[in-house]
Amino acid sequence: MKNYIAIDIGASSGRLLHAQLYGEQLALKEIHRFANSFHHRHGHDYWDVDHIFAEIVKGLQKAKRLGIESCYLGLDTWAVDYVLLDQKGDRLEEVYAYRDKRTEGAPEKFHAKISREEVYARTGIQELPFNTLYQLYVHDRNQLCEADKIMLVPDYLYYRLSGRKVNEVTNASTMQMLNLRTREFDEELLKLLSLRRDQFSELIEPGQSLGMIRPELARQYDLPLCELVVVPTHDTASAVVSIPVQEGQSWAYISSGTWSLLGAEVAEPINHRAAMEANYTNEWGAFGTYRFLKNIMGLWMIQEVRRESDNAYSFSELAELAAAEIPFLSLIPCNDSRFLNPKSMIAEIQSFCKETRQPVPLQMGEITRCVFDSLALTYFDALRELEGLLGRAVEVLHIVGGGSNNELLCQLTANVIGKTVQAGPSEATALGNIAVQMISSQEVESIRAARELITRSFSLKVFEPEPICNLDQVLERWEKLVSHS
Ligand code: LFR
Repeated sequence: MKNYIAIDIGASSGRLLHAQLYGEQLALKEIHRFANSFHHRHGHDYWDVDHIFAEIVKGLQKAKRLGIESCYLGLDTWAVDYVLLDQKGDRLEEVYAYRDKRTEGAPEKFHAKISREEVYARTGIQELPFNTLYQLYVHDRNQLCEADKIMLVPDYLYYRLSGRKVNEVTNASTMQMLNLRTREFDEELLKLLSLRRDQFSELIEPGQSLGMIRPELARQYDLPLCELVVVPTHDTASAVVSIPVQEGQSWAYISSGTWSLLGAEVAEPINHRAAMEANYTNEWGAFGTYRFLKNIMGLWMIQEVRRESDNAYSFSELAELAAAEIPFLSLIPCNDSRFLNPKSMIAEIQSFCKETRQPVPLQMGEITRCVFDSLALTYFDALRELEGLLGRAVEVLHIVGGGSNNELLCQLTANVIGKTVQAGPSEATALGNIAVQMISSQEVESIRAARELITRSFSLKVFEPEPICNLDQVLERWEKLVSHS
């Protein structure tokens, strides 16, 4: 029986999961989990990639102790962040975390050289201040010049495991540097950044094998014999692969974790002016698809609120507290940049409410309620925009990822958008990662068959919309608030 291991590293935790096919069912088991976060040092926010690598090794050692002698292995992480390597393959610099404040104002400066419209027409990528393009633009010039290779985080981790340097395309697209027409790095953008094409590696599609794990590494740490398969290394791209869609249904999704990525799978990019103005993006998906989506601030706000209260409550306790509060009392525009990386999330939420003369949430339940209500309303806006841009109505909204366990938010979303929400799987990213390994090793025929397998194997929950009293008034209040922020 074939063994598959997914390494899935998010902004707040990393995991190794093991999957096997039993007849018609896929079984998934967590082998290892560790906390992840960026750290503030010398005035900047950085990831600790050596710690992440050490945890990957620990997880693989555990797999071996569980009797897994050989396996396929795929790896995904968040997007946009990069590692600079010298000619020997050693790191030149710590890895900046995308929430670091150095990119504040960077898009405006960059677009004095080339317009927003032009960049969007070329790349189809939404403007987020932390896109790799803007991060590289503000990076120390001399150091960039010195860099032999610029690799995104998962490409770098694959390199440490396999010794091979590649740029996987789903993640590379989030750099905002790939040209939709040529499907290569955009030459003009490279020129504007004073970078050379050879500072990046070969662009490769998910599904290819990178060969076996480095033998010295496997020997040194007593690891299983792993064949490294390139999966969609952008976590959101992997999550979309596993959405349990039903043929013939018009669907959209939210990949719900640190971020809420709301969008649709499309066969061709949509990069006209209206899409740009709505700040929708065309990230590249597995097997030639595009992820037409929008970033919404997501559960990051709750993670921060929880962290500030010394993790005194679990996520489900917070949801319980929120459920007992009066709905839609205080609302915040989640996507305002003030919530991207504030000193204190709680204080930022409270100041916004004070500034806009709303009741100031003080207790944990009130604060959490305010975030959930505001998220559901932000989803409503984004979904309406999406339907307009796609020119079709959406029947079912799939919520996948960790946030699909949050029944309060799922039900609230169904109520506000007035549509069916289907929640699950919660391990969507790892499952998408594994699905691509299974397609690559010919155990599953296609993405369609993988989605059927996932639908059969995991329990999914359906939330039908229930009426909200005074929804019209809530929406009116919300619109005013969002347009003023
Ligand atoms: C989600 C995610 C988003 C990306 C953000 C930053 O984990 O990958 O898709 O926009 O993190 O990399």
